[in-house]
Amino acid sequence: MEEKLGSISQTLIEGKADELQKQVQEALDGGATPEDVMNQALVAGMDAVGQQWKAGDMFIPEVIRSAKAMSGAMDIIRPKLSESGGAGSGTFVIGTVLRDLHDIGKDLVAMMMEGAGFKVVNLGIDLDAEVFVDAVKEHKPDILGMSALLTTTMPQMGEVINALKEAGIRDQVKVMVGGAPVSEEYAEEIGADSYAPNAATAVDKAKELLQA
Ligand code: B1M
Repeated sequence: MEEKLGSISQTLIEGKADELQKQVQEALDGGATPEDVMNQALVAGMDAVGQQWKAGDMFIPEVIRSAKAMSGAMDIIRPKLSESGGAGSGTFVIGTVLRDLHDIGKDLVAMMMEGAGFKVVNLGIDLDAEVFVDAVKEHKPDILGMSALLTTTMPQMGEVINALKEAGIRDQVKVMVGGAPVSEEYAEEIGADSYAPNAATAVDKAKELLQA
């Protein structure tokens, strides 16, 4: 199975969308859990894409091709994760902050939350503070999640928290933040309630927040 998961990572790095969907389906049919396929094959593959891009071994069109292939693979995994999840958790609203277009990690967090039984409202990307505030008013979530992948967009998460305060609803929702450049210290600095370094930890942290 390890070999199969490694081969899925490689197909993702090569951005072969149809082949990737086929391999993911075969792995699931062969008994791999959706969590293993996601964490050991897909997330690992995207990590490698990031490293190769950083090293100058991959260029933006190739990165986009991998990102699109990833999205197609996630379409297959998503319903499986929901099936294996428990029911009856809270409501989780999530989005990527203003001027930030990265959505793969955010969508993984959303999928894992769904898998854990949360009702998830995925707002999308490039969202200004008002959209988050309106979503909290409308959906009354237990937790508001924000994702930022750029050091230039991280401060926007603090802006959203300030906007929640200005709207008088900061105490009605717990705020969780994450994304590659975000840290525990940064989360504390901007007044978030929780930080998670990856999608699996995000689920654990969300459950802790519900009990707090
Ligand atoms: Co972008 N990009 N990108 N990019 N991109 C990064 C983030 C970068 C680190 C690459 C690099 O230089 N090494 C760099 C940021 C540098 C910085 O700010 N420090 C960067 C840059 C510079 C840019 C552009 C500015 C490039 C340019 O145009 N010159 C541009 C900005 C566009 C914009 O947003 N305005 C840009 C564009 C793009 C693409 C469009 C090509 C594409 C995005 C496609 C898409 O998302 N649909 C892209 C990609 C794919 C990446 C990398 C390669 C991969 C990101 C990814 O999907 N990782 C990335 C390099 C890298 O991270 N290694 C990079 C896989 C994903 C599973 O991980 O998103 O970290 P991640 O999510 C994790 C955790 O962070 C966490 O859980 C997830 C799952 O475990 N998490 C949370 C995320 N959100 C969370 C929320 C939570 C909790 C946990 O609670 C709510």
